[in-house]
Amino acid sequence: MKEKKILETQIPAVVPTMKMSRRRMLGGAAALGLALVQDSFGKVVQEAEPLFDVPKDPTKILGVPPGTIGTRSPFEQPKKIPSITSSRTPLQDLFGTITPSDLHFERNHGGVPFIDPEKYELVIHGMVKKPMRFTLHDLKRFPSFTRICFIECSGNFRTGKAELTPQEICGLTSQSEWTGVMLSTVFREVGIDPKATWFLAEGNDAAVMTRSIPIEKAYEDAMLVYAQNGEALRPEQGYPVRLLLSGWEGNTQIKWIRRIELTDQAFMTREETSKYTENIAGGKIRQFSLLMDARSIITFPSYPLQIQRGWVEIRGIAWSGRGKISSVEVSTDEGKTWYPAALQEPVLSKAHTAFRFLWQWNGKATVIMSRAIDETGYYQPSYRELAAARESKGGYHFNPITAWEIKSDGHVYLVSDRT
Ligand SMILES: Nc1nc2c(c(=O)[nH]1)N[C@H]1C(S)=C(S)[C@@H](COP(=O)(O)O)O[C@H]1N2
Ligand SMILES: [Mo]
Repeated sequence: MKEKKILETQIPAVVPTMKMSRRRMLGGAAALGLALVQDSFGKVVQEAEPLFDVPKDPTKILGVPPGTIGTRSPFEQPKKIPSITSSRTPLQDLFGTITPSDLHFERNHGGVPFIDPEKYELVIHGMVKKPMRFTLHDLKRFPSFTRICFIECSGNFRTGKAELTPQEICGLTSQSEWTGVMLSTVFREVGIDPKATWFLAEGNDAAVMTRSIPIEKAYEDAMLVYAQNGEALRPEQGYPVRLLLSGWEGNTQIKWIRRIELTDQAFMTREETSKYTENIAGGKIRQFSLLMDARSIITFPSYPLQIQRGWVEIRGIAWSGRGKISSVEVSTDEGKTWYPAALQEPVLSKAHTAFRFLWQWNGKATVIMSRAIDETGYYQPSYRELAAARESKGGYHFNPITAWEIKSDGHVYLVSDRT
């Protein structure tokens, strides 16, 4: 007991009080390479100061003892970009494909509710043999299942200026390893009326968010998840339980889920009539556009980096709600020629997939871009194709090829409408 107290007071005393000038930070961090370049985003650098007083020789002073919780190196300060209703994942600061839980994007219609897991209940009723209530404990008694997949908001698109980072353009997508129970398992318990074709999912937040879901998804792969990346769900992601509909638009994946009602028709809730519909050509509107189409983005190099002539490993992520990514093609001459990028194994279904393409930059101004192709043969569309098909330049489900202009001095800028 005594020892624990000493440790806890020691850690903050050693860690956050140390200071360092900006010059020393840049010098000291030089060994971090890429991380240093990324740290030079105006905002991030300012927030990273003041930094630690780094010892000249770490072998000459005793290090910080283990704590009750891990920390992130103060040299690494990736941040979400929050607004009142959402926050965006810093895609350009991440490696691999799992989003650290504290950097998962957020989209909340009525804020994050505070829910006591001991009082949590999920009610399932409507066209069922036996309406039932499940506590969190009940849900955890069912056979568990784990999968990796992304969640993406259907409004994940931003354009309008050259000074946009991957995070700002499409940071409303994140990936986790999720654990919970298959919805079909729980449905077997209540006994679904064979005439039921839809179910309503309702959240326990101030928005009481509701969506109607076709029942096929429950039998295909829907889950009620209570864990994310090895620990309980984060409150921001729906603690204690959320609906996970892999590959479908984020807004259907009801967080803090408290009620499921089985029916034989869609409910036509506010979210599916006044919202979450999009224009298509001919003055028509698409409703229940549930699948997320294939998309990719080059996260390195990207705004606001400046690259050097010579070898550049172009890196990015690609994903599709329809299944696996089958290939990613990269162009370094503004879309005239395309080459296949290498995909990082394992390539999982409905999951962010990392790609890379080794390129020798000759120092001439050019435009680089990537396009994703999924196992159903779907090709990520160009901006012009999409704008023509939708008769609009944005909105929900807008997943155009993203292009980066490399100026002759190596500076990188977004050119959204040049594809
Ligand atoms: N109960 C509830 N569920 C919700 C929402 C909400 O506001 N309330 N937002 C939805 C939207 S629009 C998206 S994109 C995803 C975002 O999930 P995340 O915040 O875990 O990233 O949750 C969905 N589920
Ligand atoms: Mo969303």
